[in-house]
Amino acid sequence: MANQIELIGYACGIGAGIHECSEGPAVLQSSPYLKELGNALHWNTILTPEHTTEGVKALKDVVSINTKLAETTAQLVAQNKFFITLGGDHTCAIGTWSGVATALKPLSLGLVWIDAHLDSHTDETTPSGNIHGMPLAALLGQGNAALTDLLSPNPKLLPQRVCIVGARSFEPEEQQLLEKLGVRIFYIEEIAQRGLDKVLQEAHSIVSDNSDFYGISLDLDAVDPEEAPGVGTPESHGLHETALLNGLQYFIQDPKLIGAEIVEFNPERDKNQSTEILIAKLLKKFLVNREE
Ligand SMILES: [Mn+2]
Repeated sequence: MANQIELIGYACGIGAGIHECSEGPAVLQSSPYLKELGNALHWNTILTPEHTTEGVKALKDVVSINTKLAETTAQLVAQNKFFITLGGDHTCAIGTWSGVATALKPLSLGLVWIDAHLDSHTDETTPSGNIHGMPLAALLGQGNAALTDLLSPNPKLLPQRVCIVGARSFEPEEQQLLEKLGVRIFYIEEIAQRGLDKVLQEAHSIVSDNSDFYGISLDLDAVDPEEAPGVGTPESHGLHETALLNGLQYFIQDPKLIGAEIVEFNPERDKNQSTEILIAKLLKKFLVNREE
């Protein structure tokens, strides 16, 4: 298990209303930078939504593709296999972690959410209707029942086992919901003050101390668009690639890390393949450290 990663492609952009995000997995599957990593990467499956829908109308298709995704991650957890979901829009978090949480029961799951956004709208607060703005709320049991009850009816995550790193663009309703629940948010200002390394060290303690296993959900828009321009929704003044790669060490060396996601890759916006190369570097990081 330690020297292999099961890759799950999530070729879906309907949760973002950005079709190009669905092309990420195909680009990665033929990427020379991923091929360099050889047989250590095993493409388990690539999931595609049944219809091209948008906004709230995408709900049925998002639920259907995420049910398949949840069944896939649940199975990989049962087989003790390390996985990474490659997206695709961030709605995949609902499927990825619903599957893991359900398979782990009664053991607990924690999650580090690295993102420029909070992704914690409900269907009542969303300004855009796009479901990729809702996955973290759904995993915390908030919002539309079709999303919160995927695979099983209970909240998949408890607030004390979750933290967010890199937030810098959000609506007050999301912030209020998370603060009410007591989710620790490391905003970009705190990261600028303390440094990413210290923040990731503390984020690691929060998830590792409070849960039996945990995952990492990495939205590439957390990284500065100068370094990772190929994302669905770029936000300036982001994290630095090198600091992020270094800080991931705290998690990757920990046997409690059960899997990860790298999402919102939009190949159409990429420049000089820099985002594609960053994804390859991230995958290599997960591999190298797990082999040691
Ligand atoms: Mn996101």
